[in-house]
This record gives sequence, structure tokens and C-alpha cells, in this order.
Amino acid sequence: MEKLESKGGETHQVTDEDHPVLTTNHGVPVSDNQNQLKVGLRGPTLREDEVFREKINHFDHERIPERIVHARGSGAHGYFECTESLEDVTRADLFQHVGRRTEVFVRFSTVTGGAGSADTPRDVRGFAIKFYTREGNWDLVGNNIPIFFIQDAIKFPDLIHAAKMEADRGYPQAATAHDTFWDFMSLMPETTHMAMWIMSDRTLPRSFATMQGFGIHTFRFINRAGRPTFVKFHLKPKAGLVSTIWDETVKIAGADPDYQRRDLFERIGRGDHPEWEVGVQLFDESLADSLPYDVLDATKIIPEEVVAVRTIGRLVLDRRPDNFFAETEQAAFCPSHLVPGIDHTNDPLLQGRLFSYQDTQIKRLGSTNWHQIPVNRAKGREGCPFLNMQRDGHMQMDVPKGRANYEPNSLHLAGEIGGPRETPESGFRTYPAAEEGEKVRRRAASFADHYTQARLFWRSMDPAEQAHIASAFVFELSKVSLMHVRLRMLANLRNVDEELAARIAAGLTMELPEASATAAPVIDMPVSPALRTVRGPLERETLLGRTVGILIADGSDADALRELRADLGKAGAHVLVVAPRIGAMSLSDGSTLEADAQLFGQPSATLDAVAIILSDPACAKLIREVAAVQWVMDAFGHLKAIGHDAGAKPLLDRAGVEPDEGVTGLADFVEAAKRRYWDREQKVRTLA
Ligand code: HDD
Repeated sequence: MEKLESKGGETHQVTDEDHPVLTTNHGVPVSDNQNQLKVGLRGPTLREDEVFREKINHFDHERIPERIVHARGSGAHGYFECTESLEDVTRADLFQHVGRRTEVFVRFSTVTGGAGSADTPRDVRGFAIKFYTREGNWDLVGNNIPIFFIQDAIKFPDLIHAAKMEADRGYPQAATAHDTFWDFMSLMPETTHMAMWIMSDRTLPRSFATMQGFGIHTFRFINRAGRPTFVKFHLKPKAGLVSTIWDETVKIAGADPDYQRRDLFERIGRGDHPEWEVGVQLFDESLADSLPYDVLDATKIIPEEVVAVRTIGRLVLDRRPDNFFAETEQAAFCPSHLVPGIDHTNDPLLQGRLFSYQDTQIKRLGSTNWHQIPVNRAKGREGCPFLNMQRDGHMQMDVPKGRANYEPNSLHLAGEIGGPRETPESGFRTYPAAEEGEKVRRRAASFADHYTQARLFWRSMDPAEQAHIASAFVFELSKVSLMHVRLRMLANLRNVDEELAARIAAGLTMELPEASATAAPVIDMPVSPALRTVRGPLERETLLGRTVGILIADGSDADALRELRADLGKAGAHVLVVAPRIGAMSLSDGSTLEADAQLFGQPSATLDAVAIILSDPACAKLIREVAAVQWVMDAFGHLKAIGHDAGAKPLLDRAGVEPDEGVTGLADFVEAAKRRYWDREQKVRTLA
């Protein structure tokens, strides 16, 4: 029996059990969703079964082409809040008024893997932001690294082909440790600076919420008077810059391939909203001219020590998508989408991107009307998203009124709808840069130096991170079977730093080749501590946004557990009680406590710090359980704080835990859990 019911302003047909009525795509109520239409109970099915045909037909078409790069991604809604007006340098609406919020949709991604690949390979992370400003959508399509591999967009297909699965064998998936990638890298010295960044822990972020974001290119701001200012965009995570280490990330990939997607979803769900300080580096033509590198070259940074990052707002992600496909998968970003007050520069990488994204969205989403998909739709002033004379095409969703689909027209004089008109003063205007020259296919001499900033990066690193970089090179090149490619990489790296090259060569048991020729002198720039991840300015000693696991078993000390859990919670940590069994564990005082996770399903690699509270008999049992021993051994090996009571000591001993300041009693654990113990690394790992 069906009846009509009104919910939230909409009227639905509902069943007797209060479910909405199941219908076909065309609104016809369905009587049976369990069986095809047949002749007789065991007879042949009938072609007239429209309920079946429509359902299967739709299912067969459920997939659209995955993105050629950045196929694996996760998104969230939120807002940008302006905290300092930039009225003097740009007329962009979102930067005018302190306190004004602009809605955003952000999609994070890895680059090389397919849509179903793991979240945690060594890879650059995409950080694409769609700002729904009152003057249209602005897409800032950046990464978590402030530079790029190549200088000219014409090399992008070559770069991506070399990085993705090898063409004949279809592997490796989401990994750069293979011949073709390093063949390309070694033949293109302009990639050397990026090679340093991708071999660092930057490509192993713990969470999307703990990575930096960068707009990379130099853009232009334009103020109301038409004055231009160069700008580079920066995002700094409020939760601090936190990466994993290689062994940890490999183990996370096995334990939870959706680790970062889950983290984003769950963080927002528990109100721990990812947040970034949004900042800008502002500079003018004369500063740009004074630099020993070109600001139009996307393989270069401007160190923060040279041009400070000015914080002008915050980006907060506070709402999960309702539907992954409709929003995250169909979200389409284009660097060509600018708003009045923001403009491009001649960066040849950026210029190539202006074509590519628009083109790919038409292929991926199947129609030039992809801007009408809700997540891509401009919101505009007073809710009016867009107004123009573009018409028709596949999947047109709008129903424009009137006969004026051309401009100019004078239909308004007859009382008809005349349609929109241009706004010369306030509309988007390109900065009228004066350009002249011959048509050439050549690079400027100012793009020739490929090693100075790679050296700057290496020399700015903390020794712990240097060891990770050198070891990452050893690992990746050890997977390269072509000896001439390894040698060519080593020859290039000698121009970065002799010690780095020697460490990698030793790790590969190879002789160092002659250094490769350089096209420009390599300069020693002053080091930039702002670039550090380890012991750098964005490392935060905090439990906010961190997940701490407490391992218990039957008989664990109830008071100690309750107290620790409460203290960790007060300090802002997300606490997971881990136990050999999921469900109720009986504690020392006879009470029971529901474990949040099972030992085998929540390896310590997935946690930021661990505590262990065990009764003597439970510990005696757990030291014979390899998963428990591994849990503790990994926490120690991954340089995490380990808090424990006396009962847990035999388990620590079995796991080879040696005393240091990160191994504490329960009373000191909350403080200790706020950081990693980099000095421990020499004790537990041989690095290059
Ligand atoms: Fe790109 C996607 C970032 C250079 C061509 N790119 C894509 C995404 C990000 C970036 C974050 C995913 C967007 C999303 O979540 O949907 N790409 C960058 C950055 C670059 C860059 C930071 C250099 C500074 N890209 C680049 C070049 C080209 C492309 C030089 C081509 C000439 N990128 C694409 C693309 C993609 C893309 C093929 C695939 C899916 C998409 O565009 O929407 O058009």
C-alpha cells in the first residue's frame, strides 16, 4: 500500500514501512526488485522486462574514464576564511573582507596509481581547491610539493608515461622504483630538484591533514588600479607537517590501502576538521629580476627566507561529500579557471596546463556541460551561478528562457528577455603585459641551472631527513635494472652534492662515474631551514589530530586505562583501545570495556604513538603472539613514543625495545606521545 508523505518540504510516495517507494528512473513504482520477469517459475526470461533492462543497462555504464593522472583521490567540502585583506594587491573578491567565508571543495590525490590503488605509495600528493567565489569559480590545482618535475608542459605526457606502469607489462602500479621512470629522470636534468623532494619524506604524508600545499607557479594579482603583483600560494597544516617513514608506509599499505581516505572521512566525522593557514609570497618585477633563477620556471622555489609567506586566511574542511562519485569523482578542476584580480604568468608549464584540463574534463565527463554538475557549478552572487549564450550540447540540464541565445540583441525593447551583457569595468581582465619577440621553440638561459636548488634542498635538510633521502635513492635505484641509468643518475647527483652521490653509490655498491656536464654554474645558496620536515618550523609537538593506540587484554589495570584514556583525550588525541579480541574485554576491577580495534587489524604503523597496559598473565600470553611482538617492535622502529605499565615490560623486552626518552611509564606518556624520536633511528635502522 502506498501513501503520500511530506518530508523536508518534498513529497514522497512511501510504503507501509515508511520507506520511500522504489521506482524506475522514469518514476514507475517497482513491485519486485528480486526476480526477473519469467514465463513460469523455471521458464525463460522476457525481453519486455523494463525493470531489469534499465537496472542492468545503468549498471553497465556506471564507470567513467579515470583521470590519466591523479586517479586516486579523496575530497571534502569546507571554506576559506579571509583573515587579512589583500585589497591593496588584488581585487579578487575572496581576499577583500576579513571574516568573509568562501565555500570550497578540495580533492587530494596521488599521481601515478589507478583509482583503486593504495593511498600510501611514495608519490606526490595533489591538492586541488575549487573556490566558489562570488565572482565565479577559481581553481588552484596544486601539489604538496612547491615545484614540479619539468619546465615545459610539452614534456608532461613523456614524464607521466615514464612514471606509470611500464607499457608492455602493466606494472609497477603507483611506484616510481622502476627503469622507465629513472631513465627519463636521468635524461632530463631539470627534474633533479624534484627528484630530491620526491625522495624525501614529503611523498609519504601521514595524513592529508598533515601536509603542506602549494600553488607552485608564479601567478599575478591585479588590484583595482590595475597594478600587478606576483604571487605564489602556500598552505601550512595546522596539525603540523607529519610524514611517515618508508618501512611504516609500506606496512600501512598492507594493513589499510585506504588509510588516507579513511582518515579524511573519519577526521571530519569526529569534528577534527583539517585546517591550513593560507599564505602568499608577494613580490614585484624588480625582485623577480634580482633573483639568480627565473620565477617563471616551475622547478624553482623562492625560499621563505627571501620572500616571507604572509598569512591571509585559513582553509577548513568540515563536511564530507554525501556521495563519492557524484562529488569527488566528478569534481573537475582547471588551472584556467581564474576570477577577476588573479591572472596567469608566462610560465610555460602553467600555459600548457590551461589547455589540458579543460580538454580532459570533456573526455572524462562526456560533455561541455560538465560545469552544470553540482560540485562544479559556480555559486555566484545572489545564487546566480552563470549566465551566458552558450546553449545545448550533451546532457544540458538547464532550461534557458526566451529566444535570445545571441548577443547583441534588442529583444528587451520588445519586452522580451534580452539576456546578459558584458561588464567592461568589473569583468575579468587579463593583465595587459607587453610582449614581443620571435616565434621560437627554445628555453631561456635563465632556465638552464638544474642543480643549484637541488643542492639548496639537500643542504637545508636535517641529518635524519638526509639519511631518508639517500636511502630512498638507494632503494629506488636498486630496482632499476639498467646499469647505464643508475650511472647517469649518479653522474647527475654529483652536481647536487658529492657526499650525497657517494652515499648512494656506496648503498648500491657502485663506483661513482664522472659528474655530468652542467649547462650553468651551480651556486651555493644560503640554506633554508623552512624546507625541513624533521625538526623544521612546521613540526608540532601536539596530540591534536593524532591517533594514539592503547593495547590492553583481559585483566588490564582498569584505573590506569581510564586515567590514560581521559588524559590523552584532554590533550586532544583520538584514542583507540586495541585488544587481541574485538568487543568486551574484562578489566582488573571486574568491569568490561569494548575494544575499538583488534590487534591484527590495527598495526601500530597506523597509529602516531602507543601505550601498553597488561596484566602479568596476559603479557605472558602475548609474548608468544607474533602480532603483538611486531606491534611493539614496529612502534619502536618507527620512532614512536611507547608508554607502558610494569605488566607490559616482558613484551617490550621480547620486542627488543631499548630504553630512551620516548619509552616512558604511563604518567609521562601523554607528553612523550607528542613527537617522534629521530635520535633513535641509528639504533634501529641502517641508512645510506
Ligand atoms: Fe596536472 C590533474 C596538479 C602539471 C595535466 N593535476 C591534476 C590534479 C592535480 C594536478 C592536483 C588532480 C585534480 C583533481 O583532483 O581532479 N598538475 C598538477 C600540478 C602541476 C601539473 C601541481 C604542475 C605544477 N598537469 C600538469 C601538466 C599537464 C597536466 C603540465 C598537462 C600538460 N593534470 C593534467 C590532466 C589532469 C591533471 C591530464 C588529469 C585529470 C584532470 O586533469 O582533471 O589534465
